[in-house]
Amino acid sequence: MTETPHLNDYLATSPKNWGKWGADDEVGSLNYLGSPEVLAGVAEIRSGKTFTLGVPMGSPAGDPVWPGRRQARRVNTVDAGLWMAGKGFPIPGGAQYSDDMLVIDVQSSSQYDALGHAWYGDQLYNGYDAATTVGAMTKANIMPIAEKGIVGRGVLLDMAKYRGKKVLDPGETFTHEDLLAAAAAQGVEIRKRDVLLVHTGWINSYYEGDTAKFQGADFMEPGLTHSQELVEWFQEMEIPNLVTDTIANEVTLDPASGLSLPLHQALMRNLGVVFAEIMNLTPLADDCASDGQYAFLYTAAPIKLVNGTGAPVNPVVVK
Ligand code: UVW
Repeated sequence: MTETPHLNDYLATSPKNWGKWGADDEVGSLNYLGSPEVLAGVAEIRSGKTFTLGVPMGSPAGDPVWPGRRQARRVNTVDAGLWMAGKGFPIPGGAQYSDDMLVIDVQSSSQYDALGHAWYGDQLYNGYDAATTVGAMTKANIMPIAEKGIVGRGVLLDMAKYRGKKVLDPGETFTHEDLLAAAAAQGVEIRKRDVLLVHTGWINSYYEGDTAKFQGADFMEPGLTHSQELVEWFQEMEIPNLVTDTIANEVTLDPASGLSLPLHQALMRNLGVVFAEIMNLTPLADDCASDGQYAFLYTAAPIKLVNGTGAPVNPVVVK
């Protein structure tokens, strides 16, 4: 069996956008999104139908999370029980209220990843030192992405439908050429600077009761698989944002190299392509299949979590 290469060697010739938008840039390929891209998204609005893409967070029955990460936990801190027990705060006029708090691994629900979320060779996106993540991520954290927001023309690529399936199989891979073929089959054009939404059916299958494949040693998501050509295609197409209905936006273990999540490195770290993960794209995909409209206005902004490695989000699509 051949040895798994180190990312330093494997991605030695992979393109980088470091310095392209200045030495202190922290939003990477989101720089491609400006007013013309917003208007290109607005131009796709036909009916005013809206879709929210976030998944439920903190469901008592459990949420789909990457093995080892904790479920989001919501806890009541104030509710009617306090007043029933005679311990409620006296409020002039007799008003009462409820509060709760949320404990969350920020990557354990629908989220945007900061560009510093994954790295190799001791350097993050734009060459920032990996030591800037210690204690709190001070460079390439989620805040600049949250400040900017993501608005543009979105295109849904339905890989599940293209393969004639409801859900792709565990570990099933696809390439940028498959994305292009799916787009052609759907009759939609992928344009430069589009936000790409890739539907695999994976996350929605969790809510349909197929939870076993999200747990244990066999955990293996389907997804895009690395090649230099794919990375160059993302670069040439100036793709700002990759959004999927999987936990990590790419196949869990790259079959060609044996590497885990190399696209986090080649796209996120090196090109500054922003990742949005754990979306439920199935209702949107079903609607696109029924009205034939696969392009729309995509809007999202993660919460402004100071020094966050990522942050929760509930994107809105307008058709
Ligand atoms: C990992 O880093 C494992 O994945 P994600 O991008 O989903 O946080």
